[in-house]
Amino acid sequence: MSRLIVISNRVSAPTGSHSGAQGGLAVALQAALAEMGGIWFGWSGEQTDAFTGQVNLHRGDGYTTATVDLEEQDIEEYYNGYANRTLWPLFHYRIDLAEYERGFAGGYQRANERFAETVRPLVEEEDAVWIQDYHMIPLGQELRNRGCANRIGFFLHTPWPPRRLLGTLPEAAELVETMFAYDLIGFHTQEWLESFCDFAQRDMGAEIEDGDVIRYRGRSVRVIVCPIGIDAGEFRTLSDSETARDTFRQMKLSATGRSMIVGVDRLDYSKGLEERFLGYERFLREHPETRKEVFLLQIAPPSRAAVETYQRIRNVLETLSGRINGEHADLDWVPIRYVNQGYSRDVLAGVYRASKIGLVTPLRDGMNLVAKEYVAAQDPEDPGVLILSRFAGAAAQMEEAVLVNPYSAEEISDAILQALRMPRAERIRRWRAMMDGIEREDVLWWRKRFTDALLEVPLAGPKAGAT
Ligand code: GDG
Repeated sequence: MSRLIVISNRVSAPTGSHSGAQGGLAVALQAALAEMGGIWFGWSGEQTDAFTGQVNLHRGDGYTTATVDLEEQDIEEYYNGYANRTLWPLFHYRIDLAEYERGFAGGYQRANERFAETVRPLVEEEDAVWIQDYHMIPLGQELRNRGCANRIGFFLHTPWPPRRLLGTLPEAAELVETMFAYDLIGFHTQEWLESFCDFAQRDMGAEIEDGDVIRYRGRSVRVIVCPIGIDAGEFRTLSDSETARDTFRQMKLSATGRSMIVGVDRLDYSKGLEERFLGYERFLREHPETRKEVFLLQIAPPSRAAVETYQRIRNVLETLSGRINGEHADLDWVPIRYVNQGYSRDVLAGVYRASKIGLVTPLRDGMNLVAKEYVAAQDPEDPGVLILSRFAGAAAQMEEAVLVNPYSAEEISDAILQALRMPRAERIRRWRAMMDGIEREDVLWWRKRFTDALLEVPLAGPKAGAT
């Protein structure tokens, strides 16, 4: 039987059980690794003076983690540079924020070569290799260059941008060409998959065979839509935990009879937080009679603080929340509680459940797991309403949410009013439909769909020895 080699920028250590402290993705990949045995490889998060390629190995219950330290220049050019200043904004349609620097591209390539060099000796003949996300697009090609003829799959957690946007990246075609080293590429939605095929076909002259196989210069790759889910069972357990119940009670008490609207997002410009605050402000202005019935709790733990655009969005939100509170607050009411810190998952579950509205309005998002977690944490007898951006991958699966254009303050304002006024029967009907989907296509379904498709690829196929 094949072992699984998971490769991602960061790695989660084996815990032996479902710990409330980690995300659904970590849990899913750990479950796959525990079942198939194998290794999870990535950057340690640590800096070293000079790259040595020495692997830090930790053997856990079901699998081993293997990490490598990077030197300062790699971290600057690969992680803070190409991954988070170039690809992340570009993949979220923000070419106005994307920085195209040859130094970043070179550092990204070098770091991926270093990852390949380090992980290659750990890969055995029958292993299946599964590479995660935009940090590591060329890694499959680098493994092939080192004689790796294994099955290699790639999953992209972000959107894939439309061809006209991707075309602004100076080395777009070279980057996409490396992806033909993979046997399988997975995307969250049909839309991201089509954008990928569109670029390959129209800008590079690739050909589509049998609908889901793309052929380019004698090499071919299969593409699939494989939307990630959450561990719905784990989330139900979390919502029933003592901490979640305590948090629920505490939130209800502090809401003093008002309805809570909740947002939970990494502090990232792609999450549409500025536009969300403006939409909420519009609601306050347009509905003076209802405005004091609600307040917005926005939890936004800081992320990628070394990147300037993230410092900027933080400043913008501090100013905006201050202005809105300054303008609208009263002796007994503050319209926005803006919190810049993270909470444990059981606390989050209690917060979700205590909220009448989940406000999830990214400008662009590969999937968005918060939307699914919010729904999974609701009380089936009296569920809250999910307001969801049309531009999140999750919208393709969650049509029963109140879908909005996150750029439109008017639509956000209307949706808040609609959600506040929504009859219980309608809330239950919408919630049930979304919950069925969340339970059916959960995170285990996701990883099984991907690994099953990867294992279907014949070993020693046309990729073997390809350069
Ligand atoms: C990328 C893609 C795609 C948030 N605040 C806290 C906290 N969180 C957790 C949430 C959720 C996770 O972080 C965020 O996941 P999202 O999917 O919403 O967004 P990204 O981080 O941007 O993830 C995204 C995802 O990959 C998977 O493919 O859906 O589109 O961008 O689980 O609950 N967790 C804790 N405390 C917090 O304060 N413990």
